[in-house]
Amino acid sequence: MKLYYAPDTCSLSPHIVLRELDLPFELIRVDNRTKRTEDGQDFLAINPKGYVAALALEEGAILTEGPAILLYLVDRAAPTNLAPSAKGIDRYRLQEWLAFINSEIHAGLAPLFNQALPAVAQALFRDKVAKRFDYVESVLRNQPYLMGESFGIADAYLYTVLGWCRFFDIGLDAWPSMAIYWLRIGERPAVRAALKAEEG
Ligand SMILES: N[C@@H](CCC(=O)N[C@@H](CS)C(=O)NCC(=O)O)C(=O)O
Repeated sequence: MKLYYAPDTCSLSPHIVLRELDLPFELIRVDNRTKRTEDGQDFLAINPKGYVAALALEEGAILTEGPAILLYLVDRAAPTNLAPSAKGIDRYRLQEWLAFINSEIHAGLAPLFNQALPAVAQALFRDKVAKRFDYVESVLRNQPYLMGESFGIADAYLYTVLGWCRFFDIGLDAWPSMAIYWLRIGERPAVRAALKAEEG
Protein backbone atom coordinates (compact mmCIF):
# COMPACT_ATOMS: atom_id res chain seq x y z
CA MET A 1 0.00 0.00 0.00
CA LYS A 2 1.02 3.59 -0.53
CA LEU A 3 -0.10 6.40 1.72
CA TYR A 4 -0.19 9.85 0.11
CA TYR A 5 0.36 12.31 2.93
CA ALA A 6 1.28 15.87 3.78
CA PRO A 7 2.94 16.84 7.08
CA ASP A 8 0.76 18.43 9.79
CA THR A 9 -2.44 17.24 8.15
CA CYS A 10 -5.12 14.63 8.77
CA SER A 11 -3.11 12.01 6.86
CA LEU A 12 -1.13 11.56 10.08
CA SER A 13 -3.93 9.39 11.49
CA PRO A 14 -3.81 6.59 8.87
CA HIS A 15 -0.02 6.89 9.01
CA ILE A 16 -0.10 6.21 12.76
CA VAL A 17 -2.52 3.32 12.28
CA LEU A 18 -0.39 1.71 9.55
CA ARG A 19 2.48 1.70 12.03
CA GLU A 20 0.36 0.55 14.99
CA LEU A 21 -0.82 -2.41 12.88
CA ASP A 22 2.66 -3.08 11.51
CA LEU A 23 1.32 -3.18 7.95
CA PRO A 24 3.79 -2.78 5.08
CA PHE A 25 3.42 0.58 3.33
CA GLU A 26 5.23 3.25 1.40
CA LEU A 27 4.87 6.94 2.23
CA ILE A 28 4.52 9.41 -0.60
CA ARG A 29 4.61 13.08 0.24
CA VAL A 30 2.23 15.44 -1.50
CA ASP A 31 2.77 19.16 -1.90
CA ASN A 32 -0.73 20.39 -1.14
CA ARG A 33 -0.09 23.73 -2.88
CA THR A 34 1.26 22.43 -6.19
CA LYS A 35 -0.64 19.12 -6.07
CA ARG A 36 2.53 17.28 -7.09
CA THR A 37 3.88 14.23 -5.33
CA GLU A 38 7.49 13.83 -4.27
CA ASP A 39 7.89 11.17 -6.96
CA GLY A 40 6.84 13.63 -9.65
CA GLN A 41 3.20 12.66 -10.20
CA ASP A 42 0.18 14.85 -10.65
CA PHE A 43 -1.69 14.23 -7.38
CA LEU A 44 -5.00 15.27 -8.96
CA ALA A 45 -4.67 12.30 -11.30
CA ILE A 46 -4.36 10.06 -8.22
CA ASN A 47 -7.05 11.72 -6.12
CA PRO A 48 -9.20 14.14 -8.15
CA LYS A 49 -10.51 15.52 -4.85
CA GLY A 50 -7.03 17.02 -4.46
CA TYR A 51 -6.54 16.33 -0.79
CA VAL A 52 -4.76 13.89 1.49
CA ALA A 53 -5.08 11.30 2.83
CA ALA A 54 -5.24 8.91 -0.12
CA LEU A 55 -4.36 5.25 0.14
CA ALA A 56 -3.30 3.26 -2.92
CA LEU A 57 -4.37 -0.31 -2.30
CA GLU A 58 -2.31 -3.28 -3.46
CA GLU A 59 -4.81 -3.99 -6.22
CA GLY A 60 -4.34 -0.45 -7.50
CA ALA A 61 -7.54 1.25 -6.35
CA ILE A 62 -7.37 4.54 -4.45
CA LEU A 63 -9.26 4.92 -1.20
CA THR A 64 -9.89 8.40 0.20
CA GLU A 65 -11.65 9.94 3.24
CA GLY A 66 -9.88 9.45 6.54
CA PRO A 67 -12.59 7.47 8.39
CA ALA A 68 -12.96 5.02 5.47
CA ILE A 69 -9.19 4.54 5.27
CA LEU A 70 -8.93 3.91 9.03
CA LEU A 71 -11.67 1.27 8.96
CA TYR A 72 -10.14 -0.35 5.87
CA LEU A 73 -6.78 -0.66 7.61
CA VAL A 74 -8.12 -2.36 10.73
CA ASP A 75 -10.22 -4.74 8.64
CA ARG A 76 -7.17 -5.66 6.55
CA ALA A 77 -4.94 -6.36 9.53
CA ALA A 78 -4.84 -9.39 11.78
CA PRO A 79 -7.38 -9.16 14.63
CA THR A 80 -6.56 -6.05 16.58
CA ASN A 81 -7.90 -4.12 19.51
CA LEU A 82 -7.62 -0.86 17.55
CA ALA A 83 -11.29 -1.34 16.60
CA PRO A 84 -14.17 -3.52 17.77
CA SER A 85 -15.28 -6.36 15.49
CA ALA A 86 -17.72 -5.58 12.69
CA LYS A 87 -20.65 -6.98 14.64
CA GLY A 88 -22.12 -5.37 17.69
CA ILE A 89 -22.97 -1.93 18.95
CA ASP A 90 -19.35 -1.02 19.68
CA ARG A 91 -18.55 -0.91 15.96
CA TYR A 92 -21.27 1.69 15.52
CA ARG A 93 -19.97 3.57 18.54
CA LEU A 94 -16.64 3.70 16.74
CA GLN A 95 -18.31 5.05 13.59
CA GLU A 96 -20.12 7.56 15.77
CA TRP A 97 -16.75 8.82 17.06
CA LEU A 98 -15.18 8.90 13.59
CA ALA A 99 -18.11 10.92 12.25
CA PHE A 100 -17.97 13.26 15.23
CA ILE A 101 -14.24 13.89 14.84
CA ASN A 102 -14.56 14.29 11.09
CA SER A 103 -17.54 16.60 10.90
CA GLU A 104 -17.37 18.46 14.21
CA ILE A 105 -13.68 18.77 15.07
CA HIS A 106 -11.70 18.26 11.85
CA ALA A 107 -14.17 20.36 9.84
CA GLY A 108 -14.45 22.84 12.72
CA LEU A 109 -10.70 23.50 12.98
CA ALA A 110 -9.77 23.29 9.27
CA PRO A 111 -11.21 26.73 8.31
CA LEU A 112 -8.81 28.34 10.81
CA PHE A 113 -5.95 27.42 8.48
CA ASN A 114 -7.37 29.95 6.04
CA GLN A 115 -5.65 33.28 6.74
CA ALA A 116 -8.41 35.11 4.87
CA LEU A 117 -11.12 33.92 7.26
CA PRO A 118 -12.80 37.00 8.77
CA ALA A 119 -12.43 37.41 12.54
CA VAL A 120 -16.17 36.92 13.11
CA ALA A 121 -16.16 33.58 11.33
CA GLN A 122 -12.99 32.56 13.19
CA ALA A 123 -14.70 33.28 16.50
CA LEU A 124 -17.73 31.19 15.49
CA PHE A 125 -15.57 28.19 14.57
CA ARG A 126 -13.49 28.53 17.73
CA ASP A 127 -16.60 28.67 19.86
CA LYS A 128 -18.14 25.64 18.19
CA VAL A 129 -14.97 23.58 18.53
CA ALA A 130 -14.66 24.56 22.20
CA LYS A 131 -18.14 23.11 22.82
CA ARG A 132 -17.13 19.87 21.11
CA PHE A 133 -13.99 19.78 23.27
CA ASP A 134 -16.19 20.18 26.36
CA TYR A 135 -18.00 17.03 25.31
CA VAL A 136 -14.77 15.09 24.66
CA GLU A 137 -13.45 16.26 28.03
CA SER A 138 -16.56 14.91 29.78
CA VAL A 139 -15.87 11.49 28.25
CA LEU A 140 -12.12 11.43 28.86
CA ARG A 141 -12.62 12.41 32.49
CA ASN A 142 -13.99 8.88 33.02
CA GLN A 143 -11.95 6.73 30.67
CA PRO A 144 -8.47 6.91 29.11
CA TYR A 145 -9.53 6.54 25.45
CA LEU A 146 -12.58 7.36 23.36
CA MET A 147 -13.78 3.76 23.18
CA GLY A 148 -12.88 2.91 26.77
CA GLU A 149 -9.76 1.29 28.11
CA SER A 150 -7.63 0.88 25.00
CA PHE A 151 -6.24 3.05 22.24
CA GLY A 152 -7.94 2.75 18.88
CA ILE A 153 -8.31 4.33 15.46
CA ALA A 154 -10.62 7.09 16.70
CA ASP A 155 -7.87 8.12 19.12
CA ALA A 156 -5.32 8.27 16.29
CA TYR A 157 -7.68 10.61 14.46
CA LEU A 158 -8.52 12.81 17.45
CA TYR A 159 -4.84 13.02 18.40
CA THR A 160 -4.07 14.23 14.89
CA VAL A 161 -6.63 17.02 14.76
CA LEU A 162 -5.94 18.12 18.35
CA GLY A 163 -2.35 18.68 17.24
CA TRP A 164 -3.57 21.55 15.05
CA CYS A 165 -4.61 23.53 18.13
CA ARG A 166 -0.99 24.63 18.53
CA PHE A 167 -1.23 26.49 15.20
CA PHE A 168 -4.27 28.44 16.37
CA ASP A 169 -3.23 29.27 19.93
CA ILE A 170 -5.95 27.07 21.33
CA GLY A 171 -4.50 25.93 24.66
CA LEU A 172 -5.65 22.48 25.69
CA ASP A 173 -5.21 23.41 29.36
CA ALA A 174 -8.88 24.34 29.46
CA TRP A 175 -9.63 20.62 28.93
CA PRO A 176 -7.18 18.89 31.31
CA SER A 177 -8.20 15.28 30.64
CA MET A 178 -8.00 15.87 26.90
CA ALA A 179 -4.62 17.58 27.30
CA ILE A 180 -3.20 14.58 29.20
CA TYR A 181 -4.76 12.23 26.63
CA TRP A 182 -2.99 14.11 23.81
CA LEU A 183 0.36 13.91 25.59
CA ARG A 184 -0.13 10.22 26.41
CA ILE A 185 -0.86 9.30 22.79
CA GLY A 186 2.12 11.34 21.64
CA GLU A 187 4.36 8.97 23.62
CA ARG A 188 3.26 5.88 21.67
CA PRO A 189 6.15 4.44 19.63
CA ALA A 190 4.02 4.33 16.46
CA VAL A 191 3.05 7.97 16.88
CA ARG A 192 6.61 9.08 17.49
CA ALA A 193 7.80 7.08 14.48
CA ALA A 194 5.10 8.56 12.25
CA LEU A 195 5.93 12.12 13.32
CA LYS A 196 9.63 11.52 12.78
CA ALA A 197 9.04 10.04 9.32
CA GLU A 198 6.98 13.09 8.31
CA GLU A 199 9.61 15.56 9.53
CA GLY A 200 11.99 15.31 6.62
N1 LIG B 1 -13.01 14.87 3.73
C1 LIG B 1 -11.59 14.59 3.80
C2 LIG B 1 -10.86 15.89 4.04
C3 LIG B 1 -9.37 15.70 3.97
C4 LIG B 1 -8.64 17.01 4.22
O1 LIG B 1 -9.20 17.91 4.85
N2 LIG B 1 -7.39 17.08 3.77
C5 LIG B 1 -6.63 18.30 3.92
C6 LIG B 1 -5.50 18.11 4.91
S1 LIG B 1 -6.13 17.75 6.54
C7 LIG B 1 -5.99 18.64 2.59
O2 LIG B 1 -5.24 17.85 2.04
N3 LIG B 1 -6.32 19.84 2.07
C8 LIG B 1 -5.76 20.32 0.84
C9 LIG B 1 -6.77 20.91 -0.07
O3 LIG B 1 -7.99 20.81 0.22
O4 LIG B 1 -6.35 21.45 -1.08
C10 LIG B 1 -11.32 13.56 4.89
O5 LIG B 1 -12.05 13.54 5.87
O6 LIG B 1 -10.36 12.77 4.76
